[in-house]
Amino acid sequence: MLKQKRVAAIHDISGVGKCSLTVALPIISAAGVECSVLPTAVLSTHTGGFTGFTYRDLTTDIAPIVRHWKSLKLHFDAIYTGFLGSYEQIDLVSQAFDKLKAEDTLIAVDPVMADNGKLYTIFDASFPQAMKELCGKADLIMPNLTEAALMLDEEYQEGPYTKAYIEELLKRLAAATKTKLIVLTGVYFDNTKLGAATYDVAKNEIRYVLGEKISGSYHGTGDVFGSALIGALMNGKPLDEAVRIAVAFTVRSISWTQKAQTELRYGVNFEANLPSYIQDLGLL
Ligand code: PXL
Repeated sequence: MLKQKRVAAIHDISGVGKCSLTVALPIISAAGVECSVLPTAVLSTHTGGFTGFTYRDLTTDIAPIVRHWKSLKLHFDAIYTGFLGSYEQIDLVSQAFDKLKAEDTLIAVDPVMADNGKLYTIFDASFPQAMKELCGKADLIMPNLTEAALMLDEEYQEGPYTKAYIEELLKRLAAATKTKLIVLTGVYFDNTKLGAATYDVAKNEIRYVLGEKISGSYHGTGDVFGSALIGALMNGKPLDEAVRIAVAFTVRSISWTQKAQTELRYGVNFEANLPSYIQDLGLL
């Protein structure tokens, strides 16, 4: 009997507007992987596109949860973090990595904080530098182009991009964070295709995985992509293939949602596409 993999997902839980833990838990579970959750905050909705949302901060629970998990001697095959609401949370999560990681634990950080050239309004201008520090502790980071530029303290460039720009950006990011693997999202060279660039620093290998480019910025797609990527990596898929599976799943989910004409802020119908994701993982 194969031992089941276990991932610790450290994100907020936003009740409505699919993102963070309401996305990570179902997708990672569908990949056959146990998803242990450490909720950093409970919100009524996410913060992008809604007003009047509630926000129950759980910062003071983080260290006790980590301590309890440590006392159980749990083994985590990956620790996957996304949206973190404050400098203090970044610091606590950084300590959680030290306490919970084993030699073979994949530390994956999605520096969720910005999109479309703009830092989310709840963060101040120094926040990207703190996220960059956290990325420095990761084996794998998955920023979008806005987050990459902010962490490098560079002006955000609008697409379409050139390969030269993307490759230089990846190299600057690798030098700044010392991360081994970078998956840069939101990469496009023309208006028909969009996807991710992967940079395996040790192999000095940059690859592109592009899918259909669908107009509209659907909320939570970064988390859908990141969760699907973690699920695929935990199933032993090499980085390129894992990114291909995650891009395909995200594009299918966006496409269904667009056909249903759902508002962008409610997130995408990834649920309908879980069977094909499981199939792509070779589990069906
Ligand atoms: O999907 C990113 C995300 C996660 N969690 C919260 C957010 C956002 C993006 O706005 O507000 C609470």
